[in-house]
Amino acid sequence: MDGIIDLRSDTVTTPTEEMRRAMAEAEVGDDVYGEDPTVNRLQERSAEILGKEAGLFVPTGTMGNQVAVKLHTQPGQEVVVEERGHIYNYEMATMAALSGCLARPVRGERGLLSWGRIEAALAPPVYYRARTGLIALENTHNMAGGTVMTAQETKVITDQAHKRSIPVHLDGARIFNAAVALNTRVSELAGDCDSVMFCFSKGLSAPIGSMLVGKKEFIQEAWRVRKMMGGGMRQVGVLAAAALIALERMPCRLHEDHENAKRLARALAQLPAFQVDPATVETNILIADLSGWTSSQFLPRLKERGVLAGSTGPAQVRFVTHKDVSAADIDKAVEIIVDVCKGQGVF
Ligand code: TLP
Repeated sequence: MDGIIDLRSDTVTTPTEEMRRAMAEAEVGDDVYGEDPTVNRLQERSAEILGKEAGLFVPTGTMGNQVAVKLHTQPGQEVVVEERGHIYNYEMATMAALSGCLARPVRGERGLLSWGRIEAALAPPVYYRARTGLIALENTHNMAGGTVMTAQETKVITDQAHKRSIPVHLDGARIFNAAVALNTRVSELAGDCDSVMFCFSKGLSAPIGSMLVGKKEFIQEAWRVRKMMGGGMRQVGVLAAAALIALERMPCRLHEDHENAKRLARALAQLPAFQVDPATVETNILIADLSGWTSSQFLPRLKERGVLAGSTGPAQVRFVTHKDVSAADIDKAVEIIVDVCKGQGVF
């Protein structure tokens, strides 16, 4: 959309010219037969980069997460998850609907679960309590404001969970943002997690697609569950071709998005209409509390002026930076936000 500064999500990113060319030229085959060479290449390369044995291309992050839940758990078990986690709040109770599991939400500091908090939420070993079938982590944590979890923090959890034979799934939709923020490799952050899902379709800017990685046998089973969920795709190399470029070329520019999110946070922190601490902005997501007005008052006025953001609560908004928003766009958005504040009398 020309002239619009769209800060609703990094999912709105459009494919690069290089992605479009690669899509047009992609070598393809029927992936339900495992015969799409571009998909096979993407899966192998993804597994290699994440430090896992194998990968499975899935249409969405939601499907990747839910295939993992289904495979790790039995009906009647609990999934320990941070209370603002995507897998719990934004995936339509699929863990209940398709896997027969109950979420056991736990509050984490800045969205990050520690072993102490997880342990307190594990079912005690009495026969009438549902067993914990899975621990689900999220890095970066979207609704906690793009916060990052270090490899060491993740390792404490996987070590303790594995001692109790509980698998750990990582929703790493934005794991490349986390790696950039921590100046580490995604394979370090994936650590000993039994499965990891990450997205090509967010900051990495591919038009569609996510990847589930894990052990060979796990991924073999994931093929079946993906098909069961309607995710068996055919000549999908056209999409994998864009995802390959996302994987190889786009992580190195994510730091720009992080700088822009900080730039926005610093500007909003100056305005009485917002409560923002720029020090808490670690990646490309800024969640701001509003003072003296509501998101339903703020967002439509902002939209009228060509700036889009999302609501994450009655007095809370989310701004997400990405490839299609420049530093100059951020400055322009700030000017517009200041104007909107003045118009509303909250400046
Ligand atoms: N996140 C979207 C919305 O659904 C909220 C966004 O705009 O941020 N895990 C995480 C951490 C996510 O942020 C998302 C999407 C998903 C999974 C699901 O990915 P898709 O949309 O591909 O199913």
